[in-house]
Amino acid sequence: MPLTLYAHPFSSYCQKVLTALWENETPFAYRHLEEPGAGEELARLWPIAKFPVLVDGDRTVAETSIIIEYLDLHHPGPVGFVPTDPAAALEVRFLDRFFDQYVMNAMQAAVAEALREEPDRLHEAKASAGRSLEIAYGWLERRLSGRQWAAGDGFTLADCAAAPSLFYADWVHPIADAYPSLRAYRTRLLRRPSFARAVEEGRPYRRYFPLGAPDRD
Ligand SMILES: N[C@@H](CCC(=O)N[C@@H](CS)C(=O)NCC(=O)O)C(=O)O
Repeated sequence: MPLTLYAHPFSSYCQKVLTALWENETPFAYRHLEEPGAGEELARLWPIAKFPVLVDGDRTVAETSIIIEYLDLHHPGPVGFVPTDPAAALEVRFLDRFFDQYVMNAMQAAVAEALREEPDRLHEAKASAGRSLEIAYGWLERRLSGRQWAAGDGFTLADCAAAPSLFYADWVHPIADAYPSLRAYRTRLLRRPSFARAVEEGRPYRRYFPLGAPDRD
């Protein structure tokens, strides 16, 4: 039975998993969340109703980091997303957590406020996201220096998390010239074919970005 992914092309967490699937050319059926009934199916499968969700036969797999580790275990391809060496795996998992918690979620907090359409709160939310992202960018600049990918030479789970989080975070709070390693890393991610495809497939939905998508990338 093929894998099915419940996803939306403009969603940052969906792009994280799509990048992993396309990286290894893993076959799957795409259940687009704008298709009739898809949202209801998702809520039945996973009452938390956050997306993406992967279905593999009678197994439902949620949470992007777990989905990617699940793919590594049960549907492996040429790219292994978590190294077999435990110490190397720890660095990958740590960076995955860092990108989700301190970049993706900071970016999403400002986006969520923008969707509420309350100008005063939006100003504070953007300022707060900016402060958090500035700290994250500074830390990443030092951590990524000299590395091609987040955890070293190989493309991993951490890069799947980094790609959409840095992509959208830069729209909310641009990565300044003071962070050349981080800016170069974001450019490398945008050139990686698996993530470039995710960006292309999300492009028709840019009008959904409540802070206004910039005319670049
Ligand atoms: N920790 C979750 C986060 C997933 C998430 O927040 N997805 C967003 C879409 S990018 C979502 O479901 N938003 C709708 C909602 O929160 O109700 C994961 O890694 O899968």
